[in-house]
Order: sequence, then structure tokens, then C-alpha cells
Amino acid sequence: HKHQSPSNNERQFLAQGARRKRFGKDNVILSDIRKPPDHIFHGGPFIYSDILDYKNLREIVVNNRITWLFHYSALLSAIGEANVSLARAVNITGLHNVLDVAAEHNLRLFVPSTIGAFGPTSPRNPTPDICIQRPRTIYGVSKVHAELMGEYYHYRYGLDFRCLRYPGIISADSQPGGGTTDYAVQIFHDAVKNGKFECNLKSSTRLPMMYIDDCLRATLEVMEAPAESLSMRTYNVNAMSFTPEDLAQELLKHIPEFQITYNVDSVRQAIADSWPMNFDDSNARKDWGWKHDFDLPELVTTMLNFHGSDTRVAQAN
Ligand code: VAH
Repeated sequence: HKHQSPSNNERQFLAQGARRKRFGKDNVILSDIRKPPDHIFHGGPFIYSDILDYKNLREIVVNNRITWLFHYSALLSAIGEANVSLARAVNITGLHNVLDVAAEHNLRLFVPSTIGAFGPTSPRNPTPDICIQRPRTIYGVSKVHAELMGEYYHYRYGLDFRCLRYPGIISADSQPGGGTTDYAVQIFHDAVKNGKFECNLKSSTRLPMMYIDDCLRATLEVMEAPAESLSMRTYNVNAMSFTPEDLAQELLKHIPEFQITYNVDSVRQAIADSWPMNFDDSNARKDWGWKHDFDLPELVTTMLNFHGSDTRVAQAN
């Protein structure tokens, strides 16, 4: 939807690709304000839509008999701090539009939340599902609002609202889009292309992270879970937790000449220092059987294989 950051944009297309496999190509409609490049979006229905245009959303839902809505429109943490009014509009007013169209048309609604929905007064290691949430970014504030509004609409109007708090999501064919965890995506592009990477977070900054395949599977599993199995509407989901140093050490096993340097971005560092270091996702594992597949070694192997093949193709072309 409107004002997607590239990584969100592309993640949405990847998510949509996973759903197409599951539900059939013509039963999943991608909507956004920009049509993605063909290598990300492998054809199928695309409809222009602007998350801030409620009538447009309602028309799409009615004309296409939509039953489930996955809402990925948001400005991420760092980019949101650079444009608070736009982040407030997209992340909050846009969310209100989605809640209203979902309640009005009885949609099953998925809205992603994030490790960024916690703040410096939250327990950090691990961070449980239920604890103090006083985030210090407009992104985090808007995501706590989304969690609370979604749960209110569930209890007040019966809306089938489902929400997962994602760790930093890493995928090979998305570009970083203004998040605090962007380093963990950029490092692979740079390691393969240049053999070196300048990291904008301190080497000891520990953050929860997840590979895109686990993210997409968790999203589909919670959306397909029987309603009676859900004791909560909003769940933490965890996979791994690492520092830039951990990631660099794992990369060195594959690229011995790889070099990492550090040039700390104080804005992103302050955000990262206020976030969880590790997620407790025991409720997701208990209620609907969540289990991650990718740990750090598998992440690095998978990402390098993708980039490696990508690079070989690029050289061939
Ligand atoms: C960000 N990647 O850094 C996003 C995410 C876990 C954080 O929401 O803002």
C-alpha cells in the first residue's frame, strides 16, 4: 500500500507469492501504490490502492469479494523518525481504514507488529508477549496502537484480527527500506559484491532476527490456525538472535577475506538499544505450534547461495 518502504514493498510481494502457492494464483491480489518489478512480482492480479483512501479500499474489497486481508503498509523505524507526520498518517490512519473495512466486510485481518513495539522499560532478554510497551519511535507507537485497536475491534465487533510481532526480517531479494535492522540485509549484498561491509550498529548489538521463509510460514500458520486455538490476538514469534559480530563470524566461514568495519548511526543505535534482545515466543509455540526452521548458519548459507547464484547470473548476463 501507499508509502511502502522498498523492503516492506518487496516483502509484501514475497508474502503474496507464498500465498499464491497456497491459495492459487488468481485468488491472491497484490495491491499497492507502485507496481513491483517483474522479477519480484511474478504476474497475477495487481490493483492500485492507496491505504489512505478508504473508499478505494472498500471498492476493491467488494468488487473482488475479498475474505482475508494482509496489511503490510507502514513506514519502518528509522525512516519513520525522519518523517513522523507521514509515518503517523500511513501507520495509524491507514490502519484505521483497514480495521473499518475489515470489520464492515467481516474479513480475517492480519497486521504485522514488531520487536519495535517494545521500548527501554520493557524486559529485553527475553521479552514476553505481555509486558510494558513504551516504545520511543513513531513506528513502535503506531504498532502498539495497531495491536490495541485490533484487539479492541476483536472484542467489541468480533473482528478476526491476528497479529505477529516480527523480528528483523531478512530476505535476499529485498533492499533495506529504512529499518534499524537493515544492516542484516545489506551485509549480504556488500559481502558478495565487495567482500566488505560498513556496519551502522555496534558490533555487540543483539537483536531478534528471522529469515523471510520462516516469517511467511508463521504468517500463514497463524492465519490458518483454528480460532479456538488462539488464546491471544498478538503473538511474539522468534527464530534467532545475533549481533553484527556473530553474523560477521558466520560470514567469514564462507568468505575468508570478508572485512567488517563499524560507523555507528546514533539514531539507529539508540533505537536498537531500546529494543528486545531476544523474544519469548512460548505462547505461539504452545497455541498454534510455531517452530522456526532457520538458525544463523542456515540463514547465511541460504542467503549466500541466493546471492551467489544471483551474482553468477549477473556476471553471465
Ligand atoms: C525495522 N526491520 O528495523 C524493521 C522491523 C524489527 C524491526 O520492524 O524498523
